[in-house]
Amino acid sequence: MAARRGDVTVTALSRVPGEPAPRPGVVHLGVGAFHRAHQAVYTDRAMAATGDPRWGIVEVAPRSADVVAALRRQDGLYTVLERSGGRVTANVVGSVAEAWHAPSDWAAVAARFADPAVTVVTLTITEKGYLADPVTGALLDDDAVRADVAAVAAGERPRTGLGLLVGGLRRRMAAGAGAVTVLSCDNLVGNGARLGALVGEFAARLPGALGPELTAWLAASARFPSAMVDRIVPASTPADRADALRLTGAADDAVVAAEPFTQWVIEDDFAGERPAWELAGAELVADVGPHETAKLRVLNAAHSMIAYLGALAGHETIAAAVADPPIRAAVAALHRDVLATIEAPPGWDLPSYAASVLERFANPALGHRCDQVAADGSQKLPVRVLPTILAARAAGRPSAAATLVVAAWLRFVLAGRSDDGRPLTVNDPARDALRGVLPSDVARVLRAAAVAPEELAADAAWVADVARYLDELARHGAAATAGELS
Ligand code: CS2
Repeated sequence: MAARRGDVTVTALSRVPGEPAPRPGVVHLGVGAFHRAHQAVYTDRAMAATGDPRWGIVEVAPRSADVVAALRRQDGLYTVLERSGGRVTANVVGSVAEAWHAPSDWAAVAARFADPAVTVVTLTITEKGYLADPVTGALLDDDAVRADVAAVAAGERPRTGLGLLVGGLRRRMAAGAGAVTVLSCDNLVGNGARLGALVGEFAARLPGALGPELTAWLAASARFPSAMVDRIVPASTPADRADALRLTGAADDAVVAAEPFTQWVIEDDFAGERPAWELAGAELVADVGPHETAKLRVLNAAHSMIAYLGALAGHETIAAAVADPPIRAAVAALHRDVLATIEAPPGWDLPSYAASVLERFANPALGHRCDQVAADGSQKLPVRVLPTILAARAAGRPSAAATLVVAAWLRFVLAGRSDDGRPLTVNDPARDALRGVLPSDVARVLRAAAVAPEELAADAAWVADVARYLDELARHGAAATAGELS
């Protein structure tokens, strides 16, 4: 309808269809929706602001070929829809230079790692892509890691995201292509330092002289700054494709829809040149730790709480769940616990930040599904929820709300059904480890899922609290249990 179309703006920043793609300057691992609505947009804006076309993104998909095929068909161009209330705007993003499917195109990917024009590697490979023990942070010693260590040693194609990174860095070292910055854009505590340590552990497992050689090269030539990334980007839906077609006139199989809000705070520790992301709204700071802590414990922890309680209470979306009074009250209780245990980043007011996060969650236009946020809880809770419990415990304070999140996650994974009996979509790498463990033996369950540090799993009083919440969730349902917290 013409009147509705008046509300719509379609903008293209660094280039329009028919114009050449930018030159490759960044390699990105993990072409998911979040990356396409976040770093790729900042890079597009940075190139538009400077007119410097050297920062095209070389997209690398570790597994799925679909988005790569779509981006190739579309000359790298795709649409980011911004949804807020009844309004939708469409931005055509032009920062993608190339797209490769690592399992089929490893030679091309390795060549880009070895290209001196590429000075930055970014990653969105999700928490589990780091192949680390979620509690200790150490590199796993499982079949996937061993296979990738062998592949990198033999100069063959690695399979995991982390393996692709180390394999690529090895090629760069061999080519003498110079210093590189590796920038994690995943929700981990100290994500850059963590990634640098994991790459170091991986290198140390390489046989012969290669391990020490790569270790020395990394120390001299690679930087791993940390970053806080933020934008709510639900999985794309057929409705997003229909809107992209309606608004831009082009079929788009790589479209993503996001909230208007976006934030990127980056530790200013680069080995060489980089896109002028600060001209696109990113903040470059000396220490990103307080920003990461605040975002993970205020936003992501509340997101997980809403996702588990919401899914159990029968809500499909985060917006519907956060509008449910007992769930909203439980989030307020969680935020009270969190705000008592963290420091505000410079210039931030934490209570206003917490309130703004709730407003963003309430955006009904996003349709962000509870089961999407609920996925991979065993990887997410150690990062976003457990630190609040540990900090409260160290200060001798209770942390009932954060403990309820752990119980709600367990109920979600173990029961796999909402309180009214409907099946839930449960995706969690710990699910297999939990089969055969008696749900009533909560200490064993927590150890089997490797979700809590030993000091908590061995704390009988805390384990009893989790067990009590688990029992209440089973007997009275999520809404009644959440209501108890207020
Ligand atoms: C969410 C995040 O799926 C999840 O676990 O909590 O993806 C969240 O939407 C982003 O971190 C927001 O920046």
